[in-house]
Amino acid sequence: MRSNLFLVLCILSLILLPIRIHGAPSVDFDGSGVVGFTDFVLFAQAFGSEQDLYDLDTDGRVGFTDFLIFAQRFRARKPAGGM
Ligand SMILES: [Ca+2]
Repeated sequence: MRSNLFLVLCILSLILLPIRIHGAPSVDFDGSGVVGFTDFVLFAQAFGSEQDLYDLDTDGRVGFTDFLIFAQRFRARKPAGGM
């Protein structure tokens, strides 16, 4: 049940949140140059863990705030100087 709610929130956020790119940690986890579905799968697998790579707000845990940061960068391409 909880995972279904997470999945629904993920999909809604990906649809509704505008794409904004700021100088922040990279969310191109697979290094493809585009933040896409594979990056989302990698992030989803790390959700609830303490893996530093996916802890985008650096609070020590991969949580919903990290997902919101990820969602803001979803489908973004890596600019020349990094993302
Ligand atoms: Ca976090």
